[in-house]
Amino acid sequence: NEQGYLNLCRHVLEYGSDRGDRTGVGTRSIFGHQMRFNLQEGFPLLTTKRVPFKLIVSELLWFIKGDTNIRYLLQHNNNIWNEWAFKNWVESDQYDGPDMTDFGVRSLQDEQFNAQYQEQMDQFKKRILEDDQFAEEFGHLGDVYGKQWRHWQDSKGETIDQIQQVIHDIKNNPNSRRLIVSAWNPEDIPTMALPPCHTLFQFYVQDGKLSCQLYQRSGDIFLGVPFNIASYALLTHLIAHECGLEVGEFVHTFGDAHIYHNHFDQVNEQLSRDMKQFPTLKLNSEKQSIFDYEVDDLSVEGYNPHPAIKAPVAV
Ligand code: THF
Repeated sequence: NEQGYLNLCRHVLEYGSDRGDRTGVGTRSIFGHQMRFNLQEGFPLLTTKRVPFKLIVSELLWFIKGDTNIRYLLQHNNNIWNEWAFKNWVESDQYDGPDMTDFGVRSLQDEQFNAQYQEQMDQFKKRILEDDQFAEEFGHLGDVYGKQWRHWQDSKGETIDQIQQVIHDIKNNPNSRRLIVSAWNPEDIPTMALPPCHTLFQFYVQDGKLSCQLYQRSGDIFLGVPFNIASYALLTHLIAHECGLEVGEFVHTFGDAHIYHNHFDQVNEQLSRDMKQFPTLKLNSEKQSIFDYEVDDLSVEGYNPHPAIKAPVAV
């Protein structure tokens, strides 16, 4: 169940340090933490608030495809990466609309600005969906997860498919202690919209079960972490299925785990709720390879969460 997540929220509120951060919002944070989810006991989609499973699926399939352009996400009504592409657009020479400097914080403080921002964002989304050339130029986020997972560029100019390789190694050498995928590529950090928060993950096979541990350098506990837990649990299921293994544990390890100051009320609301049973994951069992899944092949059964809780994302 999600006790470990709720304990993390309580712990950070009580013992965390208040810090400034890149986004200007401010956080309460701790350094170093670990949670464990036994995937045999259900699929870890939080029940103390509704977490949109379909958005987790389309984001994960987008990474697995090696795609780094938000167009695929928009085609699946997934808006969680828009702000980072929008930022590149409004900072470019070609943008000639109203000034959007610091749109993240300003849209929260100034209603009139927020209306302008929403209008620019809607136009931006429409152009990404309708204009191929515009999408190619301004929809991409740089060398983020999809690029590093599937097309890591080596010094000989060739690319390394880390996902293909780790699946091969899990099948052929399950005792290996090198079942690692790294999204942290120091050379590419300057050209990423956002350096990877989930930095590196490792698999472990024991008793026919596949476990996964993620090292997350930075975790937005209220908005991002519920997505990240479900996303890596799903990835573990997909790879286990392809390799003919059962699922074991998902171990979630953090560097800086933080709650944004403008999420405190929401977290307290969530902590006041009783947790329910985790749902179960359903895969389309006709699919074998992790590269063949579509959004409709994946669903959860028995998910009866408390209502969603809205919160602004820090950019
Ligand atoms: N930046 C910040 N500040 N937090 C993050 O969690 C985060 N991510 C990704 C990149 N940068 C980040 C983007 N992931 C939501 C969820 C995940 C995100 C971004 C935003 C979010 O707003 N979730 C809402 C629902 C949104 C909707 O329905 O459209 C929610 O209530 O869960 C961490 O990977």
